[in-house]
Amino acid sequence: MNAATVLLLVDVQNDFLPGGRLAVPRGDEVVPIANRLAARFANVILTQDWHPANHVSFASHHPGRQPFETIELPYGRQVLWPDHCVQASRGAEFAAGLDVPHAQAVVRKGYHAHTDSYSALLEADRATPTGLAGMLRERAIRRVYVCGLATDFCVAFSAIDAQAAGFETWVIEDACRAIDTRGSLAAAHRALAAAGVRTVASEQI
Ligand code: VGL
Ligand code: ZN
Repeated sequence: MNAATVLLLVDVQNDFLPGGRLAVPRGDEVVPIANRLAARFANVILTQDWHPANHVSFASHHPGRQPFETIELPYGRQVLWPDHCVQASRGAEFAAGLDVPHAQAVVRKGYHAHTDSYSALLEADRATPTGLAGMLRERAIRRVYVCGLATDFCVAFSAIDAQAAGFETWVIEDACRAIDTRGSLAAAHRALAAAGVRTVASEQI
């Protein structure tokens, strides 16, 4: 893929794989697909969910609450998760099978204790940028392909924000896997379509 195109590979981390603390069903299946895809892109950027141990998205931080319940925070509704992707933990490391040595940047997100960030561009307060949009603009990137984990959270929010930031954005559907809690996958598909994000299969790239 040309210099104006980037592959954004979202959160392919141990905690999102089978056996991890927030395992995405069949999440491991994206690893070989992502490896094959990435080899065809000159520009690859990785994202890494990277939470402090006391993160507001952890159910353990809210006495009496269970994972997958939702609560209202100052910025809106927040799903509560099992502790996951704690900074510098094994679970936060990239999947051992991920083979993307030419990745140019790692965008960490979710590192503010009081704010989650599914999106690689804008935190959940919808006000704090991660800096990724600026980096892409400065490098004259025009098209963004997104894949990884999980379809209905970090992939969808990143794709919607990339499209809104002015990049022609595509989700590579077979290179993602979903958590699908309480209708989240159907909601994500509706939101992606409404945002004008395009979808494609990896064989078509
Ligand atoms: C994610 C839930 C919590 C994701 C990250 O990568 O989709 N989901 N943190
Ligand atoms: Zn997270």
